[in-house]
Amino acid sequence: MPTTSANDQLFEESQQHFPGGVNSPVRAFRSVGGTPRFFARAEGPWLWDADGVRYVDTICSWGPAIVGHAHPVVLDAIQKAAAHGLSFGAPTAGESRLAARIRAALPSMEMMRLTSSGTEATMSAIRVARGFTGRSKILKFEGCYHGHVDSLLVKAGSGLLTFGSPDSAGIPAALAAETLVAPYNDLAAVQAIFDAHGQDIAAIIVEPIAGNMNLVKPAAGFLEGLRALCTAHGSVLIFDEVMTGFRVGPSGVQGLTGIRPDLTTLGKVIGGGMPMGAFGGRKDIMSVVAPLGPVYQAGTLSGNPVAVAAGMATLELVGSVGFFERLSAMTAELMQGLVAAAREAGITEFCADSVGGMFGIYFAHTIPRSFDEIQACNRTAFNRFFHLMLDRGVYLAPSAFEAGFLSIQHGGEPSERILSAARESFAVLAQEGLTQEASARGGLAN
Ligand code: HOZ
Repeated sequence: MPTTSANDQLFEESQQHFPGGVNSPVRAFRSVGGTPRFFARAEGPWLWDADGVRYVDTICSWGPAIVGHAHPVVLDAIQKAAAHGLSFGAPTAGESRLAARIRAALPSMEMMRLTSSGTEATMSAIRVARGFTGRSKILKFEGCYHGHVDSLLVKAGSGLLTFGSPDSAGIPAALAAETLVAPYNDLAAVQAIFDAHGQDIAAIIVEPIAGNMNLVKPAAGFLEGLRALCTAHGSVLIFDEVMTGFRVGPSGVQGLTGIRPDLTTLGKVIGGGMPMGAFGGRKDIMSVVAPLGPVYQAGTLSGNPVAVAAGMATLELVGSVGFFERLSAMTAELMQGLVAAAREAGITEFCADSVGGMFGIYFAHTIPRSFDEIQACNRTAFNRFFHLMLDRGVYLAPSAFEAGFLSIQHGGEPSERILSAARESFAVLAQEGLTQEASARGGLAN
């Protein structure tokens, strides 16, 4: 008699409660197929599912778990904060300590607001930009995702791209019409849009390193060009660093590039695994926020003391000497190992890229630098690779259109596990002919 796994049972039950059985679409495994894993616990770089199977985690909760899951220092901070009360709906000293820590790392955030999620942060930043400029249009980029904000679910990445519906239903056409979209890394297209609509554009919002269509780095001069256009036209430049903040380096992409945005949005790492976001920037712009100004923004759980404690403890760990050097070197080395493993199996249609503790793997011959190139990657090969790796105890993002994330605890055994699983998986892929060169050698059709 076939036995049903705990994951299968939990999935069956969860589908009675939640659309697709999940509380965030990409988790449903619709793109890769199969049963989502329900996780029971996590520690360091490891996850254990409901059947007790252990995996190396290469998502790290989509970024936050940069010091590893359940880090004792973070747990201790959470326990101490919780013992003093879970939520006051009133100011606390910890909020200012966290803000000061963030400002020290990202000086462009002269004034900020804490929120409960990255989506709230981007939604609020857009409202502030509109309120500050008195303009209504927003410019975003194809394949970039900024949370499930109405104005920004146009040609969006992440789950929308995964499910092939980059424009969400439920958004009034009049609102969507206020969102202008340009191809990522195409400065000439942005220039043309500004030529036509410059005085109506409140803001450009951009993932300065894209992570929601897989990892795509900005082309030379792209971010500088956005900065210059915003300055010339009086538009607000918003860097959405929800993913990249305290993830690609100690000061986000703005620290790596030296480009100062007018507003920044943060999330993920600054909450250390607890719900947390932030938006902030130029003091004159942030001064439009209530009660200083007319733009309303609020939240009962904003600056929640337990989340603040988790974030502060995480940022202190991340700020230790050599943290990002070690994380970046380990991530880059792992990517080189993956590419070498693919080549050993005779597969050239595979490459990888990384920045800090964030990475991208692509079933393509060259590293994609645009949304079109991302879409041209071999999704069939990725989906098969995902399951081959899962069967070998490696939990990859269940979509070809998501970046991956490692923690500082992924060196040594976890990395070795990933590489040995990859060697076996690439060998199977080559045998099955799921990559172009393997097909040419007489494998199955692509
Ligand atoms: N939107 C997230 C990845 N880009 C996924 C969030 C989740 O499912 O937890």
